[in-house]
Amino acid sequence: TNEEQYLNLCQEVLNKGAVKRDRTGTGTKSLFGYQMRFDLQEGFPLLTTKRIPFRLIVSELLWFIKGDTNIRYLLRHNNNIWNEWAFQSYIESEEYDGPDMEDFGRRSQQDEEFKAQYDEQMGIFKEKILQDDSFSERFGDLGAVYGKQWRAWQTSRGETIDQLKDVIDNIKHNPDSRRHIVTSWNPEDVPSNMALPPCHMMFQFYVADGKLSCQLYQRSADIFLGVPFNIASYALLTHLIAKECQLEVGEFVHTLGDAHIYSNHVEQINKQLSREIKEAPSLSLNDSKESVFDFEMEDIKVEGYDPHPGIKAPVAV
Ligand code: DHF
Ligand code: TMP
Repeated sequence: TNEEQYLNLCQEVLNKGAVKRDRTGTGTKSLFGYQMRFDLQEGFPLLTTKRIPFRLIVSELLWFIKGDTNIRYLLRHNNNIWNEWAFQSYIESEEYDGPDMEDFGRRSQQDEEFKAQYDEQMGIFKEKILQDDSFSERFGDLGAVYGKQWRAWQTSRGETIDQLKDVIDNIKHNPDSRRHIVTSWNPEDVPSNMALPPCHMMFQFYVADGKLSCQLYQRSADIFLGVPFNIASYALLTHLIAKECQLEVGEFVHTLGDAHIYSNHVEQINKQLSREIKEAPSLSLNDSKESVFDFEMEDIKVEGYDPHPGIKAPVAV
């Protein structure tokens, strides 16, 4: 089944992964090059062995689709998954004059007193992003991340390319094309123009037998926290585009580069691996919406989702 493939990935990395240090200083076990195939006809691939907050996946994807790169939209939808990376550039700026927040990710896991300080500063930061337009413009923006590259890739001639719109048009008019590609990896922007270089960086669509499939190349994969979101997000995107193009859904093929389990997620993963897979939910889309670009939060629901409880884990910043 679909979910087994995710659990097999976890097991394989635990069994065979190379011990590797990483940018965040956390430490990982990792494998290089791995592929999973999710049959989207089998149900919607939202994990059932731990609860995944689906509304966070929907608001993040709608944010990409709008071409937005500012966390203000996410915060308005109570979505906090990108806060740390905006906060990081704020504390590195001249304007920040609070207590020292260097290495806040690691320190807030180790030091209770520091964590209280961090939570306070993060609270203030979020409030300012929501309330203060100029502050939000300066510090809420993550830079040239997914939304920018998908909808307004900057060309050398000073024009922009709407890769997402173009790929949808091409799927409609030339379904057999082998060039249905959207890429977020813009080498000009990667070194300095964004909070975090894109992890899910290239995807391709494929049409056969009236079905739309999608393959994603993800260069770096946080198996416990990021990957369950990434699977659901691209499965949802495939459904939205298939609907607009009047196609059925086929497969989501997920190809991983550095597939890693952080050392402070091992206990959590073992707990998850001990659980029984439950029936996959199904996706329900508002029938009266056609274009991918018209969908709002309330148009997208999962039905029959009855997962095991969520499992908390710290995110490596
Ligand atoms: N950095 C790292 N180290 N791993 C990531 O997965 C990651 N993902 C990013 C940005 N940077 C990252 C964007 N996506 C969570 C999930 C996805 C995500 C960021 C964070 C996360 O923390 N999920 C928690 C609960 C989130 C919540 O309820 O607010 C989870 O338990 O799934
Ligand atoms: P890196 O840039 O050093 O590879 O760090 C990025 C980390 O974020 C890495 O653990 C992978 C993880 N990640 C995902 O797994 N999925 C995502 O969607 C994002 C944005 C990040």
